[in-house]
Amino acid sequence: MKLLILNGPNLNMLGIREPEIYGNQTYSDLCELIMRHAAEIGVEAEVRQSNHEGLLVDWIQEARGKFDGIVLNPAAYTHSSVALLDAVQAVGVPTVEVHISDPDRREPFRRVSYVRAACVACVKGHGLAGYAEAMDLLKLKMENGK
Ligand code: CA2
Repeated sequence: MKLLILNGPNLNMLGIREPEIYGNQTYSDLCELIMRHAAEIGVEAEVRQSNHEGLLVDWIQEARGKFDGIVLNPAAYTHSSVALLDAVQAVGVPTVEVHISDPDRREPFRRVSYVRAACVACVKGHGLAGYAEAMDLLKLKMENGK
């Protein structure tokens, strides 16, 4: 069972700025948390981050036939990208949308998520722990064969 964890623009800045919104932990802490959780639940995981929309599209396409699930934090592209929505829809790999903060409780422009329509679930506002929750959801889904 192999999960692809994708992070969008500026998430590599975690822990450097805006700790009141995103906490004090760094992107490297996030990668460690994900890899540790993967080992705990017995799945393989690969974590990637890009500031470029097209590269995220390429990585989503790459998941087809290679990964069993995607955990996707599209960051700002959540609120703008039809390309990411189309990619998730096209590959048909179960995808969980994750947000560290709860975008629905922030500025109005963050209340729209384009990718959500193609995702099997959304975990938001649970900090970095939300990534582990998303991984659990995908594992459960795969075990139940749904
Ligand atoms: O809460 C989330 O995970 C978001 O996806 C984060 C995005 C934001 O645009 C979404 O509305 C919600 C922003 C990621 C930028 O992360 C930073 C972290 C530290 C310092 C600056 C930016």
